[in-house]
Amino acid sequence: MCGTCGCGEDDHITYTIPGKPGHHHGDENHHHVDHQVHDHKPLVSKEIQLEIDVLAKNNLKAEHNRGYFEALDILALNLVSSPGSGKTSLLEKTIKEIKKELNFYVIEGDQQTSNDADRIHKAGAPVIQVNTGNGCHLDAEMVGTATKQLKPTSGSVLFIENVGNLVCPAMFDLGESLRVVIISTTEGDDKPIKYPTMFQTAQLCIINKTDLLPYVDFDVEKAKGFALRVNRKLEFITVSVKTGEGMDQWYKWLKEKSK
Ligand SMILES: Nc1nc2c(ncn2[C@@H]2O[C@H](COP(=O)(O)OP(=O)(O)O)[C@@H](O)[C@H]2O)c(=O)[nH]1
Ligand SMILES: [Mg+2]
Repeated sequence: MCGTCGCGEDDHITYTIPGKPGHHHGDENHHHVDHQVHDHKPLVSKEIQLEIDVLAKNNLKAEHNRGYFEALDILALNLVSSPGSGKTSLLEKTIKEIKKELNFYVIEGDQQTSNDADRIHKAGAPVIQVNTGNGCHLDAEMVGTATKQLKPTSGSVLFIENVGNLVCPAMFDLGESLRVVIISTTEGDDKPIKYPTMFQTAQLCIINKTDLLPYVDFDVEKAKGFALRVNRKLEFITVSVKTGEGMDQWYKWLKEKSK
């Protein structure tokens, strides 16, 4: 267990670059959490201490990543959402449509498979897949290791597609420049108040799958209202990756942020 969200320890993290033979195992990068607490504090107190330790260690590494990104003028975007909201589809389309204007690199996070990295590779951007095993989020150490292998160039945009989960990724700073939360119209418009931390810690909220609005009970204005209740500074872009509606606004945002 990672001690913070109860997900699996990082014994089985792998790093895969599509198109390159062999896997890169992250064994040397294992961060080990000492579960043997030898004092006699009550269990709750031990759990809180472990959580503080894990997050403090992560924050330190996140600052290290942030310094690296800033030094190279890299716009690092942490994309968070529940599984299936359309993160990879958004990235595929973005890469295909504006890769001549911006230099994209992608870190893909999933528990298993390199499916998403294969999709991004086909779309035409350098990509590395991080498989987290039982882990339900990326952490700063994984992003640091993946970045070293990916070697994004100065002035580029680094997309970090986090593991699909609206809870745990919110707690882990990856050293990103900005956090983008994606919600799709099939998920229900009350998600921002059910999972507030994710919306509190993001700067941009993309509402995807607007093409499905006629068929689902999702009120865009209601969803925005709920999100603004937890984060009054949150920006919104509504898109349909499928039809391309709203994508220009996303591209405009990307270009502005990467100036
Ligand atoms: N109708 C519709 N489906 C979409 C849209 N964007 C993505 N999808 C579909 O949603 C599913 C999950 O997309 P994916 O990009 O893998 O989501 P991820 O898990 O967040 O990376 C796929 O079947 C996509 O084709 C959209 O704008 N409209
Ligand atoms: Mg994906």
